[in-house]
Amino acid sequence: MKFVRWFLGRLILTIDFLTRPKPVVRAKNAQDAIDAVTTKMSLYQFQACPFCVKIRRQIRKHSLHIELRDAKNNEAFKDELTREGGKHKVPCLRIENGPQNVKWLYESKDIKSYLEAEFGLAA
Ligand SMILES: N[C@@H](CCC(=O)N[C@@H](CS)C(=O)NCC(=O)O)C(=O)O
Repeated sequence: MKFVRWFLGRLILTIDFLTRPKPVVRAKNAQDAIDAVTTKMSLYQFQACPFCVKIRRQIRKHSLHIELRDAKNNEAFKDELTREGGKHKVPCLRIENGPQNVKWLYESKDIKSYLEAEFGLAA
């Protein structure tokens, strides 16, 4: 079972690598404006999770510079996600609008919709 999961993970990563979208190129001021917002975001994720791959592809396609945090192998990120986010489930987008205003957004469908709405992205 462990091998099957490992194999499927490698397959997903290979297909993702071979078909990954080309990042959009924006005017510098437009990209700077987006970067100023994405600097407050981080994505807790596992490398071979298909739901995380979906979000990483969206991030790449739209050139969103969101920090990726490995919640499988990095114990600090894993603890943070469970303790502050409420559950150890990925993907989860952490959005910080000040120290007292941190939002933990779970569910790939909701993260995708949130990013589309926030940055006016085409689906
Ligand atoms: N419906 C969720 C499914 C997410 C999900 O099942 N994630 C798995 C990894 S692929 C997970 O976090 N499992 C918890 C764990 O392995 O600890 C979504 O679309 O985001």
